[in-house]
Amino acid sequence: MERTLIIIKPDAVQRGLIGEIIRRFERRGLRIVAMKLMQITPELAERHYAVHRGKPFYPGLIRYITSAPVVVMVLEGTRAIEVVRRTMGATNPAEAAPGTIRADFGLEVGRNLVHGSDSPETAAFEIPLFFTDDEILSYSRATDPWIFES
Ligand code: DAT
Ligand code: MG
Repeated sequence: MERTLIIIKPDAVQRGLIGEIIRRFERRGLRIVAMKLMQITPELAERHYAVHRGKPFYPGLIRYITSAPVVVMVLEGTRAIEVVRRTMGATNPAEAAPGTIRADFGLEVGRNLVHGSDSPETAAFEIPLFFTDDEILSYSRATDPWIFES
């Protein structure tokens, strides 16, 4: 079982797409183990996007991600990190495969609706930036045996 950090970004919240995006992950079988509505501070944005500091798009990225509320979640499931990235689509919505969240709802890289951790190391770094241990729940669903083989 893997865990991954999801951010439903400001554009998606403003456009009324919270439910649509959660629905896609939920129906896939991923288990929501943490979730909250919040506004990201510049300090938190700079920590989360530290790897992009110095790149030309960095100032705009920090402005965008802090501009309005977001929904953050931790999702759990078999190969969750990769499955979420495939469900999201490529970073630039113009290049994302049809059927993915970014392709179905976006056009531009700076308004790409959703974030998902890109590796186990990234997930381990990102999840504690947004959630304390007691905000992440361990539980099972009655449907789990119909989603997870063991
Ligand atoms: P991803 O969000 O797919 O993990 P990333 O980590 O490379 O992509 O970049 C983080 C965010 O920064 C991305 O969602 C949108 C923005 N971004 C990345 N590359 C960009 C570029 N070339 N021009 C403008 N914004 C960019
Ligand atoms: Mg990334």
